[in-house]
Amino acid sequence: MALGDFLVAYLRKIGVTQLFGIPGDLVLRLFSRLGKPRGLRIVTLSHEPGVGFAAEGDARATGRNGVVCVTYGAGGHNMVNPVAGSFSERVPVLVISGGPGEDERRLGTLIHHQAKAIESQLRIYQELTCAASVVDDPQRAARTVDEVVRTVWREQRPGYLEIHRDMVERRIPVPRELIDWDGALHFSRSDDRRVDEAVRETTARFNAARRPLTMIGIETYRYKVQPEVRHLAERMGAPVTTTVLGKGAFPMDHPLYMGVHIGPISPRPIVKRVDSADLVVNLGTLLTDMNLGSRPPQITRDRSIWAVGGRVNVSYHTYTDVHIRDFVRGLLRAPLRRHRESVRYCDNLPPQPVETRRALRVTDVLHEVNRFLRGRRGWVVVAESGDMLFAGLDVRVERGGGYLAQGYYASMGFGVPGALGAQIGTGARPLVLCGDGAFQMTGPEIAQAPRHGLNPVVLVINNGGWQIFRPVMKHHELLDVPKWPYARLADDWGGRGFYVERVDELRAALSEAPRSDTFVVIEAIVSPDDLSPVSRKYIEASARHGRVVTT
Ligand SMILES: Cc1ncc(C[n+]2csc(CCOP(=O)(O)OP(=O)(O)O)c2C)c(N)n1
Ligand SMILES: [Mg+2]
Repeated sequence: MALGDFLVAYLRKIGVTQLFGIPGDLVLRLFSRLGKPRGLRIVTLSHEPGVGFAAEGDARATGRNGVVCVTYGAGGHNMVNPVAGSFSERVPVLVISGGPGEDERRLGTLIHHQAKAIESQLRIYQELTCAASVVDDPQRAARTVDEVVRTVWREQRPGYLEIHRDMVERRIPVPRELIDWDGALHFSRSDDRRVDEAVRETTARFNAARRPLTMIGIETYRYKVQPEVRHLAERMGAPVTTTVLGKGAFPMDHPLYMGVHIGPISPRPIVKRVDSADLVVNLGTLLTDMNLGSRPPQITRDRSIWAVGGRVNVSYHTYTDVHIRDFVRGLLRAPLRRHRESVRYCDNLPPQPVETRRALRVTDVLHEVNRFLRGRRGWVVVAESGDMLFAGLDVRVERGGGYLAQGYYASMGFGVPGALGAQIGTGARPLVLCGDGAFQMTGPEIAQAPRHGLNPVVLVINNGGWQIFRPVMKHHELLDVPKWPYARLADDWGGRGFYVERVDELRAALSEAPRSDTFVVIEAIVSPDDLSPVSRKYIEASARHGRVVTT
């Protein structure tokens, strides 16, 4: 069959129903093949970064593969940042790029959109993906596609396929086993003997511990083992915290949930509880500066179990080929002794004054968002980088609602397009927490929402600039962004805009927003020197750290 048709059939077989993209002449044929009747739904946005973030939002929210299709060069290069973020945060996104045909390459001239060499884009994506190939051999084309997609799924990281425009209609053989295959993708298998031994040693350590604690990270979510992790946490009975990136991987309204751990700047009860733990069972937590509060992992190694990246460390023993799913399932079968402790959820929010006819503060925004979410089903909160990334740690989503944020790579721009992708993928309605600076990067993609039948609620926190840096920056004018009429723009773009300055106005706007069929932008004015409690702690600690390193 034609390579283009094979690609459609393959993607449909693995459960892909939509892809995100922007066309260009070097990808037009592929674009039309992918989007033909009975093909895939193609969701176009305005700018490739938006396309990349939307696919990432779709993949994060659904737990399935996200797919993008862009043109070569100007398109592919324009999507580097979102794909880099997906690599860092382990999001399976398949990038499909067009490219110049053989004839034009033989001309011996430079080809439009080319950077250094025709292969440059492939080489760039080799750095940002777990598998990258140019599909240029018709005999091997089907296998190449299959290998890249399987690797993407196994590693939960982006992959790259470059299909030059003269290949789209080329007829390719499809191996029998791909025709017979049921389309199920699989994760890596563990070595059973190593799983058994890691589980035995972990059980012994856990049963001997007097103050154990469970820390949940992003891998439990990516490898779809959260239901088992919840049962395991209940069997163990130890308090549960999540990392910043892992927020949402464990239900925020579970009685064992304490909140988010972000090293020494966590809420005081969490710092005390983690520091006094004689055993920390880390399930799927990446070793990042953010998760460890810029301390080296060695400081806790002798009192920790760490399952991540296909291995388990039980203090100084390392078991390779033990993947998180098998480890968790093994522990569920083990004779664990139930720990008993009463656990209290904690955040960083001071109590909210009762008076509501007063100027908004960031903590009011968070209290109002929590009030809005209380008891509601079917919402997904998306926190954008900037103050809202840290502010979002104090948001509590209940009843199985989702929470998405780039908690480690932390690129601005994910929020609005990520929310569009999440809503397309799951149908859940997004509530986006977004700074004015970040909104000016990718927020205008919200104008695409009505075309695609989407209606996120975007809370734009307007503090007049990139104010997360204000406490540590002398020259405040370097942080200014121009004033945009955010609420009015929403009205002009076919949505509904609200402009709020006071607590009661925000409360009223939030209670009105769900009634809107179209998207909503609530522009919330806060003072330039107001920040969420966690940002203030983080930015000051980070500046101190910077000084130590540079002097
Ligand atoms: C793509 C990208 N560029 C730059 C940064 C560095 N950065 C982090 S937060 C921030 C400012 C955020 O401003 P805004 O969205 O208005 O949020 P605020 O902190 O003011 O609430 C910047 C520039 C980044 N994280 N990502
Ligand atoms: Mg701002």
